[in-house]
Amino acid sequence: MTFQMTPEKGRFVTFEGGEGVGKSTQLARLAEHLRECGFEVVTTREPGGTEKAEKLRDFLLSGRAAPLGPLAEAALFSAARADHVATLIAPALKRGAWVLCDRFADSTRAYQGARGGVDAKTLALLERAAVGETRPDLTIVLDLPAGEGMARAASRRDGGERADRFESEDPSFHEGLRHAFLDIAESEPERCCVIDASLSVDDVARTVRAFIHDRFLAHAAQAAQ
Ligand code: Z5A
Repeated sequence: MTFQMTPEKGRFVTFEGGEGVGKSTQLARLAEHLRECGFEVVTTREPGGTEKAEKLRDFLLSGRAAPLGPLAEAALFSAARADHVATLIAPALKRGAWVLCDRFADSTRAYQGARGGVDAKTLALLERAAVGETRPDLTIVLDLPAGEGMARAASRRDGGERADRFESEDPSFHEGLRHAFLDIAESEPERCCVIDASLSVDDVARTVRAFIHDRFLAHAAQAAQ
């Protein structure tokens, strides 16, 4: 189906969840679908997405920031996010593109907040400073038991890649993260939808597309008629 129209403003969709739940896979599938519908789509990730933020990504995921503690890590993730929003995300949304982002501010709330112990007020201040008004229109939380996600991520690493700073945390850390993402989704149901990520790649992709159509495109198609 092709939509012969330019949206008045872009749409900002983030993918969240624990390790190995299929965020990158589903983001790529949705981008392909939206491009087939005729939209400009920008795909990106956090930490990273711009030259400066990718440098911070290397530093954070290498574990070199870990001795500074979760508050410093939260500040560094937020610094990367501020550059990402200002340089890439906000300009793309302004020109009417869809932006699909693999992780965003909810990951800071879950990893550095719920698991790292940084208090919610401090994180809210950092979040406001980093993102301003650029908040996701929709956040897709892919939900999977932590053990299954870790097994998927480990099988992808069979090529010899090493586990990063967060992947090497113990299983209880990852199960706690799963619940942190579910809590965020429950507290903001108008923004978040939770999708069962234990289904096949095709079934999850179908469910994601259905949410996108219900939320944004059905209305846009009617308006265009
Ligand atoms: N972090 C943080 O602490 N604070 C922050 O503010 C931010 C991030 C923004 C970034 O890691 C780390 O930074 C992350 C949180 C922290 N730590 N961890 N762990 P990353 O970007 O390198 O990795 P990730 O975000 O955790 O994603 P991932 O491990 O790469 O997984 P994924 O993108 O969710 O999954 P995938 O790559 O699409 O799929 C994983 C494998 O499963 C792959 O082989 C697929 O083919 C397979 N797969 C996917 N879907 C399925 C289904 N449905 N069935 C079967 N197999 C599947």
